[in-house]
Amino acid sequence: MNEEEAIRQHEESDRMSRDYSANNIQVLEGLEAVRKRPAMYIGDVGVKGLHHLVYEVVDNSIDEALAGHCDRIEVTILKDNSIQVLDNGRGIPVGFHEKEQRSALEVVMTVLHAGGKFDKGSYKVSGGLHGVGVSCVNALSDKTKVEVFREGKHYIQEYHIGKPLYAVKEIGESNIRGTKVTFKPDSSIFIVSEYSFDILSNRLRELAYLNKGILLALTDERHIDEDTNEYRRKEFYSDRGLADFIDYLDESREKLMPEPIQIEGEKNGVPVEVAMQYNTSFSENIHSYVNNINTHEGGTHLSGFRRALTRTLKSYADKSGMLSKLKFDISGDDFREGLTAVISIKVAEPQFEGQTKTKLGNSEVMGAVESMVGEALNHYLEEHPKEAKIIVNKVILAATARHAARKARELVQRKNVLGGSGLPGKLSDCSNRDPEKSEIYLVEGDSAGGTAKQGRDRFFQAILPLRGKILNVEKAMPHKIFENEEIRTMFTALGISIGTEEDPKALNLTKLRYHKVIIMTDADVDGSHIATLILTFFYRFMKEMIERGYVYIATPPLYLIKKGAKSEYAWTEEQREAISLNFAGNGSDKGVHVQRYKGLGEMNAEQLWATTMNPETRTLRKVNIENDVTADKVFSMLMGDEVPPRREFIEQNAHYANIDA
Ligand code: 0RA
Repeated sequence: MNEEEAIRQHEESDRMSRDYSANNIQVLEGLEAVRKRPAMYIGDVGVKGLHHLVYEVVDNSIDEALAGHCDRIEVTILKDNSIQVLDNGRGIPVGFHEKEQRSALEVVMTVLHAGGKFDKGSYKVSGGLHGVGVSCVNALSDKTKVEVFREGKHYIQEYHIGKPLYAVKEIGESNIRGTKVTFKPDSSIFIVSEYSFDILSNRLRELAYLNKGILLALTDERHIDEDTNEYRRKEFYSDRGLADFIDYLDESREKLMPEPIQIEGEKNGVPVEVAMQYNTSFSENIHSYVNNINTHEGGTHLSGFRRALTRTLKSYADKSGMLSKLKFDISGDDFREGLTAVISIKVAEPQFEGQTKTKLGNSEVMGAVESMVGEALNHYLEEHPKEAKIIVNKVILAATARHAARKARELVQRKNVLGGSGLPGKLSDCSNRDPEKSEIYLVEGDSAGGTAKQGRDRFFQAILPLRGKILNVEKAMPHKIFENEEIRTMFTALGISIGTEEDPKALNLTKLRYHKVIIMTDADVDGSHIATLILTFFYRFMKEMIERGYVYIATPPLYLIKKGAKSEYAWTEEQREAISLNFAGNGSDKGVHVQRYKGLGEMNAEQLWATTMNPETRTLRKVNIENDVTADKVFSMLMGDEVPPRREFIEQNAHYANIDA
């Protein structure tokens, strides 16, 4: 080597080590940023964020599957609430990354947004809501271990809060292929640590429908099944993708067509998949996804779909001559009543907007979806005249029902005007007029209503007793809601109006009188049935109330335990036992008296206040929609027609499954 060459090499290596340390500092700063503001990266540090970590890791494996290299993803909840994700993909590359001066694997695991950098040609479409990558999960984990099985070798690297404990090393031979990531969320960052089997299995099920042909499995090593003596486990796999998804969603609904309509194709570089089915219900049930993310707030893809649906069906119906008997207009809503549909598209650079960043903004998508779906649907109608006729008849029925609903609504509104103040006589209102500081209890039965009225703080607590049967909105025609006395009373008391000339489902919350609506029913089967009816009504007609966090469920105690002058309430069997034991002391349980509350009516006003209504001591469960798909399933199943799935469902979920409250 001559002198010149030696100097050049020296400079080169000098530059490289400088780069290395500069990169190193950047990495540490990146990890630090994630740990400082975790919510910015994963949404929150509660239940959602904790589970989001898993989705983030699984997304990487889904990408590998979408690239055609993986068909099996195993998720395991380990005994200590660590998570393990194993796939049978190509394995994250382990070679030396020149620019970063370290193993590519280490780069993927420690550099923010490094995910797809090695595979420029590939089309990375999956990715969590925040799309932050596995490095973010690593930064928020007390311990992470990544193992790569590639080209006959087994590689490993471990980390603590995102920092490598050693360089990637080869630890042996392997005859499998894939990537295994094991992580334990950092308990100094997350306020919860327990993984929910249900939440994870709902997401894996959804992913299986959205990405057909991939086996996704969830094993829970915290639970051994008593029958099989094996770990609790569920597998999800779908051959027909979205069509299977529709069948799952409509399990408790009566279908109008033998098979869902399936549309699959690509337009202007946007892959579009749709499946849809009409049923005898009256609700619109459309779920939309972009890159496997549920777009609750809709967006351009959903608009494109709706436009295609309206335009294509309208023109077919016009041509068919079936509308000739109809004496009024058909509106866009009529084409979606009783429709269950899933639309899933992939966009290379999605722009997410809206309050929860779940609304697709990309303007180019609308036209692409509209023209693709329009063409395919047109083709379907031409090829399936029988189904086409069923659909048009359903649309006519919807238009007729909407017409009836408008009449009923107008009648009600006229009556209200005539009625004076407009507030129902049954309402015991509070004196406060600030909605933010006012609450209303919807109470089952007049007698409990009376007790609540005596027990309340009348300054900010209003009481509305509900007497008659509450309409099952899951089965009733929409105009019935305007005719149902209890529902009308609720609307009026809350100050909510529903339906305008343009949009029969529009919800007007501008005059909402309370920001807390508390459903208070007996803690028995009838009580929970009534609570479910009310919740179904809110979910189908006033979803925004739930989304804004205005709907709550009261939790009255189950027992009063007494001994002498001492008394305590219990909400669970465990509490009852503990309190009884405590009262009995070392001696016998003589003198310990346990009263089981069968209904709210058995408590007096003071007791109801102390246990269930006093903000200082009560526990309110806030109703939130953890997952659109599950919520829809729960309500259609609990309140729908088909009995067998309901029975099974209730047996499996003897509590308010998934109406996470
Ligand atoms: C980039 C390139 C290659 C594989 C992957 C990423 C990959 C990443 C993850 C994350 C979880 N599982 C994964 N499996 C694969 C492979 C490039 C090549 O082999 O040529």
